[in-house]
Amino acid sequence: MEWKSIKTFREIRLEEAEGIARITINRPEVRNAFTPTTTRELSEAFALVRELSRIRVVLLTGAPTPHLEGESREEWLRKQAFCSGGDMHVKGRGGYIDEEGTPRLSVLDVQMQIRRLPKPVVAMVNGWAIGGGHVLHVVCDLTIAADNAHFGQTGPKVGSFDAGFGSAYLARIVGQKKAREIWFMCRQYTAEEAERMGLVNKVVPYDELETECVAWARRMMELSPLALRMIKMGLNAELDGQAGIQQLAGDCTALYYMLDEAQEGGRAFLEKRRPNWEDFPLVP
Ligand code: 1HA
Repeated sequence: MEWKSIKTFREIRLEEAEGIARITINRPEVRNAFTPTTTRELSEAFALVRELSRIRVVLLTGAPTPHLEGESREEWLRKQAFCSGGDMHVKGRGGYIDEEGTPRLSVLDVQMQIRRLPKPVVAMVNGWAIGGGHVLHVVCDLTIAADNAHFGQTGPKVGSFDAGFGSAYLARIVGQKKAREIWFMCRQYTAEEAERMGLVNKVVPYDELETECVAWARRMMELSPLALRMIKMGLNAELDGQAGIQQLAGDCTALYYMLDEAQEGGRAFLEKRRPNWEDFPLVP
């Protein structure tokens, strides 16, 4: 894949190739932990890929660390991270402190953007998916993991918790008992264990991770984009209450506006006449 940059950011990368966007958290020195700057940039990137109709699938991943001299492949693999959650260096009272001194929990907005993006988002988990980084992969539509990846929550160990999607949606994926174990025990799980829990769609060798994700993206791009969008929103709606129904209903309205029947209503109003619905019989 020849990835081309769409826009330059400080703490993430946003690239595209062949209709696929790749968003990379680029702070490998801290296992790709996020600051308020990272999450602001992630929000901007997800807003941008939403607008770009040529983008059909989004991959979310973490940047690799450089190879150090004398470092074995095993040592290097053990360091790789998808995302290790909020950056503990800027965690303060009320949230993660931004450059103006304001505490923020803005990763929650990124989670919502991923859930609402009308295109599939694939978490390309290249290593640690921990804390808020674990929640990020949970809210993605699909997760493909490299065999060096580890999954887990740390919140109750480090003075945090995510009782939103990070717990409630997690329980819908792995079941109540397992979700409680993940949070109450704060253990780490291998990629194979995560796959057995249904938390991961597929595990592949590290070197095959991107090829595998691109293959899944290409497969989805052979299918009807609108059908995938409606399925995603239907699956979300079942869990998201009225906010989910609002999203699904909005998509139905957009579809309705594409029909002659909806056009007739608007035209009749502007032409100051009664609308003629006779040409639009209801099918059983
Ligand atoms: O819970 C929430 C939220 C809840 C509601 C609403 C919003 C939320 C937003 C965020 C979060 C959270 O994410 S809370 C959880 C925060 N994250 C963590 O507790 C994970 C901390 N990291 C680790 O447990 C480990 O680093 C690791 C299992 C991911 C990797 O271990 P490893 O390979 O042994 O590396 P380690 O030596 O620990 O770390 C390498 C370097 O990266 C260290 O820096 P150095 O000593 O080389 O200077 C380490 O400090 C840094 N680092 C790793 N993770 C973080 C980090 N620095 C800041 N923040 C991190 N999260």
